[in-house]
Amino acid sequence: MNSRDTLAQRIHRGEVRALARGLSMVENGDPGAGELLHTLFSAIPDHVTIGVTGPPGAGKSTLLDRMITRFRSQERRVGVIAVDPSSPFTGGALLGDRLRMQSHAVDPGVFIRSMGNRGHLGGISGATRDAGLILAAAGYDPVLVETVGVGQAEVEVAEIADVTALVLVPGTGDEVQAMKAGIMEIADLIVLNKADRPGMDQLEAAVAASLELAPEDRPRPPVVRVSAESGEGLEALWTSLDLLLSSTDPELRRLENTRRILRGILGESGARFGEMLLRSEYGSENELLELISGGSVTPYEAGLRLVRVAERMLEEDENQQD
Ligand SMILES: Nc1nc2c(ncn2[C@@H]2O[C@H](COP(=O)(O)OP(=O)(O)OP(=O)(O)O)[C@@H](O)[C@H]2O)c(=O)[nH]1
Ligand SMILES: [Mg+2]
Repeated sequence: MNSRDTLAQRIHRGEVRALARGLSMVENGDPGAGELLHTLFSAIPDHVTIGVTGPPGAGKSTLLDRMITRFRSQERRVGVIAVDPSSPFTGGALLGDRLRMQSHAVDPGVFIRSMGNRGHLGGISGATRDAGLILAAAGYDPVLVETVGVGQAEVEVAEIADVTALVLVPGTGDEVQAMKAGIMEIADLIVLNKADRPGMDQLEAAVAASLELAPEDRPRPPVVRVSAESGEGLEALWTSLDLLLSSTDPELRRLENTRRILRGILGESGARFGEMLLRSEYGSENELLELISGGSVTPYEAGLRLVRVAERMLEEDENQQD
């Protein structure tokens, strides 16, 4: 417990090496990570998490670079997580991200980390959630999260952000894919990037048409045109972003965050518990699969049996307490 406490204290003091170590623990699914997060949790300062998602090459990193500059001008320390589900590597940032955010690489007020999901039970969204908490504990606010692609993984990662910006570019047809993946529905802000290129009007019309189809129960996301490269339109983007950030009540945000964390953790403990039950009843997943293939058990029957075992355990537990 002591060595963990020390690591937590060092993270709270913002020590970069401790921070890097904590992040590795999270990413690798190190058994100590849960205890570390537990120690940090009650003292995590209020902070915002901004997700930036969109198809490959849309200009997310270029935009993040601009965003970092902007938050730095307000003397805020900025933490960045570049999520890379395809990457099996550890610790190292994507070369491209490094290069594009290089202007901030030597700034001690900026911490950039690339993350895969190598060992984390909760997959990439669990790893990103925990990494975000560690950065926040170290005093970074905002925490920016870049996710590549347009698909389910991005939807999940976007769920951990307080504000999610979807970046689209003209001439790629990605907005159609984004719509299919339901990502339009989770975007709080839609950034049409590369405004210096032709096709912006068509893109804006396509986005407006797909927003028409979105459910009415959420506020329409603002749509802003920018060129992350030239800087055109960025002031309007910051205004929209500020408005979104200030329209969330910090108390409510904290509660929502905690709810998300809790649901993630429950899913993860549920999975772990399910695995434990499965092992105790059937030996291993492979052994159960053999039984199913052999026709002696169905997956449904196995599921019901595991639930009954859990129920019996709870009953016994209650009887002991009486
Ligand atoms: N013309 C133009 N090019 C841009 C703009 N913003 C970014 N780019 C260029 O688009 C390319 C991709 O930019 P990135 O910022 O790496 O895009 P990304 O979405 O982070 O890419 P991945 O992380 O690989 O998915 C780079 O060559 C940028 O210089 C823009 O506003 N206009
Ligand atoms: Mg990038």
